Amino acid sequence: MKPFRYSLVVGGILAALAVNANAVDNLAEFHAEELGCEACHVDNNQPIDDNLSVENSQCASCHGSLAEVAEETQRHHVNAHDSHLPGEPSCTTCHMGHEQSVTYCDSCHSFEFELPFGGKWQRDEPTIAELALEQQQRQQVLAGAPALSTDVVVIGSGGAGFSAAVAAFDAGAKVVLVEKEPVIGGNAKLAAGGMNAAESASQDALGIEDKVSIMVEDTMKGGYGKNDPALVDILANNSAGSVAWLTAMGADLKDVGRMGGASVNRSHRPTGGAGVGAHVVQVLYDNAVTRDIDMRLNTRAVEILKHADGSVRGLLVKGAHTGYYWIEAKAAILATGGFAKNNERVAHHDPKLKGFAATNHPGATGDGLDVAANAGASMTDLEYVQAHPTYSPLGGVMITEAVRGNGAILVNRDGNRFVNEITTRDVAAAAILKQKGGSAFLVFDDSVRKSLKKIEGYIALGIVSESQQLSEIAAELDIDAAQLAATVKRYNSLVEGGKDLDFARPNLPRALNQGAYYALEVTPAVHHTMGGVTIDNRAEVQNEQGQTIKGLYAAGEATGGVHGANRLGGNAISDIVTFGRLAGEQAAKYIK
Ligand code: FAD
Ligand code: MEZ
Repeated sequence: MKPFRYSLVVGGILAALAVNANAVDNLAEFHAEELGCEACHVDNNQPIDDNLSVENSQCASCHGSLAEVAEETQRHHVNAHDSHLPGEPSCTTCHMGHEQSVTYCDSCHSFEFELPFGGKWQRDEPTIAELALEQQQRQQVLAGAPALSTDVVVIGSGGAGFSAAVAAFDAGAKVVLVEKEPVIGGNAKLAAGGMNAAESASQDALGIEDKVSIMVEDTMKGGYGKNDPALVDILANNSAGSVAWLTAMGADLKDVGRMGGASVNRSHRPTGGAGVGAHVVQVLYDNAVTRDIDMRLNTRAVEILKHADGSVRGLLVKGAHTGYYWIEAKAAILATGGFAKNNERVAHHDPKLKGFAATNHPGATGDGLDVAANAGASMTDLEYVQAHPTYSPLGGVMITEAVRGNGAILVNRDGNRFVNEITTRDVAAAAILKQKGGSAFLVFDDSVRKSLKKIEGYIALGIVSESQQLSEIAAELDIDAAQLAATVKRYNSLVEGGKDLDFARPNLPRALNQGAYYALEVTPAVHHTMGGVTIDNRAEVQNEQGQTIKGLYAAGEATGGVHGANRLGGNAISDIVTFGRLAGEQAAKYIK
């Protein structure tokens, strides 16, 4: 290896490429030509792990850390090196060696950054069936010694996986965590609006009166009574404890706002209303690093291995660079999330969502459910798939419900309100789809903007129309201007009167009359899959006969039963932290 250092801004890279563009096809060839393979790899010219630790540290040793590169590329409107991804996103997430480079952000957005040797974002992920080895190859891999032995292997680096990993470690277990993506955080890192909890210290500090029993009622009502009541009890009873657990590890969950279907303000998020998910994942990741938990990215779980008596023996994985190997483990925790990004699977369970966009990260394909099913797990509530009402087709991002919770209204092209903005998602989404064009507009003012940091991100994306005059916004978005003005006036008078006589919206936080106005188009997109692996109240996975699969636990969006037919906003982060902790603690107890 030859670590050396020079400053290389994007312009410099592109200039260098212009010279060599005809000669080479990818970054690896570009580097090898000047510096040899050892510029990136150690002696045998192969990655030694799937995190590409050596290769990424080589990138940083020449080009600077991600923070330094972000500093140099500040002039861009949206800075690719200063993203909201938690953890320590590695250079090779986007800058591939031997294949075309792709901007990982484009899995949701479409920035089309100019990337050296760049190609278009596309994903053709193999299914678990396609990844299954022929019997003979499988036996060969399993006949060899395991690559490592551990007490607990956690599958998935979202909030459920990290909570489980940290909790299992703190309960005395040795833990390995595997993640198929090149970045951590799954859907959890995208969570925007908040984490629900009742009777929390943050609510107390703000004088909000709430009860665990009301959270139970709201959750059961939101789920149309299809929820497993025992799991809902666990969710609500442990929600404040989960906020306290995260807070003790360094989280800030002091801001408390309203989400659809909640009777009171119980959605916890960082001060000022920043996105909850990236913060929570960062805190959990930092705590996993402090505990020296072995985290393996680009590593896909393929099969849960079992002993002859049916108990867990370990996990067969496929490393993107190192290939198939097996991990010996006494227990496994499935925290692989949902399948909203896999439209084929979504449409199979809910045909009316065929062809819809999704709010999710690219790994939300549901392959974890296949891994679990192959291990004999039974499934609950797979037919319940949720659309989020407010997805921006222009930005490819979900617009958090907190924008409505903090005061925005929804209007149609005729300039009229048409629904209680903070009703449950299924109702709001159905109402939007009935409007002309199948979409609607979120309208708010400066006071709403100031109440929620998350809004700054939408403005930075360039997807929000802004003007001092409502009429200008109406003209830009083709909304009936006179009616829009009348609607906002009427809404403000309802706020003053303290009661929404038109749509029975239960909270009217503020009139829309301060500073500039803002509006953006929104339409429903597939957001959450309520169903998944069946678990009991110890987070143990059940088989078709209702027996536990010994040593197999599951938590988070990969499971079914907590949310019934429709999840309430803010209940997923609560779910993944509480059930992740539970799964981790129970797995640690089991291995003893
Ligand atoms: P994830 O966070 O999705 O993590 C699962 C991980 O497992 C992923 O990283 C995935 O790549 C990995 N994985 C999958 N299969 C395999 C495999 N075979 N091998 C290895 N790894 C695998 N909920 C709220 O309560 N409040 C909010 O404000 C909120 N906002 C949201 C905003 C957006 C845009 C989205 C998409 C969701 C939001 N949600 C919110 C929902 C919530 O974020 C998710 O339900 C929750 O984070 C799921 O957490 P999880 O740990 O179960 O799964
Ligand atoms: O729980 C969610 O999915 C949520 C609160 C999303 C959001 O609108 O912020």
